[in-house]
Amino acid sequence: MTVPNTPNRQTQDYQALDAAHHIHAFLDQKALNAEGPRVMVRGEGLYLWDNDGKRYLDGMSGLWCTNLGYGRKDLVAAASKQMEQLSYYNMFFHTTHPAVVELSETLFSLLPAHYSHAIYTNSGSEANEVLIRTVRRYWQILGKPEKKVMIGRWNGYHGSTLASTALGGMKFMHEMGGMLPDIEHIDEPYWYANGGELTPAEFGRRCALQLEEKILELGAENVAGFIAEPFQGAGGMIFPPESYWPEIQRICRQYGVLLCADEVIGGFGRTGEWFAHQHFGFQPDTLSIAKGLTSGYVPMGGLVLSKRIAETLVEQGGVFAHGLTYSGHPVAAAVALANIKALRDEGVVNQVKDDTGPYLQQCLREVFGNHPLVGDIQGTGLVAALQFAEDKTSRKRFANEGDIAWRCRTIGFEEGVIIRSTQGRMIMAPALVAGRTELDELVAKTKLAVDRTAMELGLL
Ligand code: PXG
Repeated sequence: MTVPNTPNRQTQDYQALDAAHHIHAFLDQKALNAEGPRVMVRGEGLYLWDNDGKRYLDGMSGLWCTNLGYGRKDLVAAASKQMEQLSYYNMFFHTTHPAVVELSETLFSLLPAHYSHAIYTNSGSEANEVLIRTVRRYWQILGKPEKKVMIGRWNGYHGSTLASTALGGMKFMHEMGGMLPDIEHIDEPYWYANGGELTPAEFGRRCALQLEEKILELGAENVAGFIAEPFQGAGGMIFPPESYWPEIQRICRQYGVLLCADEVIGGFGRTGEWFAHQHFGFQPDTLSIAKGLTSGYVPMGGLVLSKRIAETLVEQGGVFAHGLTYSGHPVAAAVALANIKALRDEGVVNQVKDDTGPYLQQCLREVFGNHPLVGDIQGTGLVAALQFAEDKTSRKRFANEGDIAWRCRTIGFEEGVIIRSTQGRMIMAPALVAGRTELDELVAKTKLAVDRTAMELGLL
């Protein structure tokens, strides 16, 4: 690997300008200004370099999005060619264009056959905004306009715009002006923390039954849909017990509630299947997509609809009163097309399923299975979480688990690996092109970070 190009400015200069002009995401700006943000200047494959030449193994695929890794010349070429040919046109004015048409042709060849239509957006948040309106529109067309309540989950994450914040279950986000009427929440299926004496299977069913109770409380005639991530990402990479999704699906079907999967993190190969709902074996009515759709090279998201919903909208719906200037943006579509073709044709998703996914999961269990700080290991494919625990037998978590995990994350940066902390969990989700050597490095550096954390706690 080469060292990055000589930067134009000193790191402090970037930091001063950054502090002068930015409010960063999900951080205390004053504290960040005092510390100064890291300035990233280059990416190649799974590696990033900061402005001082320090190299990091990116164990988080950026923000769960760089599925193909950084610096792919073919994606750059796809963007550049499209910019030269048709830099912009829209899907208003009775118009379409080859890039978006070909993207959809390929996307729907990879999706299960019961999906047929997409509404493209610029982000996952927007996909979930469109979801609410589309689902409500669907029920209006079917003569049930009172079916408009959406049910989400506490600690779910569906984005940072107003309605996607409300759909999500992050209370601290709701408190910042982020709640809306006709949105309700049920508990998350986080067995390690909340399962008590129940087995995972019993707890999974119990959590799912909360959906039934909520639907009965609200009246099924008022409930439009249930939205959830197949596994919770930002909420801590929480995998539900196996009993959960079959029961959720049964309840949704029984009460005529649309089942909406947020595949923004799980989509495009993360679990070794193309979409995470395929890993868990259920059949959603809609899929929200973003992130891995373009591997983060350009912003793009979308809402995928089942044939049943799309047919209703198309055949009986009349005018669909929604559109974004950049829906199906040609450059984003061209990049997305090149990206998903590469994921398919280079066998990336298959490799995650058959080789690198099982390899990472096995290594993590070998290395951390008996670690004094780690109580549980969850994950499949190239996504995993280590649950910190004070007492493994009773599943007692540290009172300050968030601080401990944050400390581990900070040590990770010092050791040159980017892993993420949420509550008392360390999360990793490397690019899907990671080979065994890079995964070995990820596990080894994560071990350094977890060991140093354990030493600071006097556990090692
Ligand atoms: N749904 C899910 C499941 C997500 O994870 C969104 C929707 C929103 O997508 P946009 O493109 O609008 O950001 C997301 C985003 C984290 C983290 O720290 C996760 C996300 C975003 C930022 C941080 O894990 N996910």
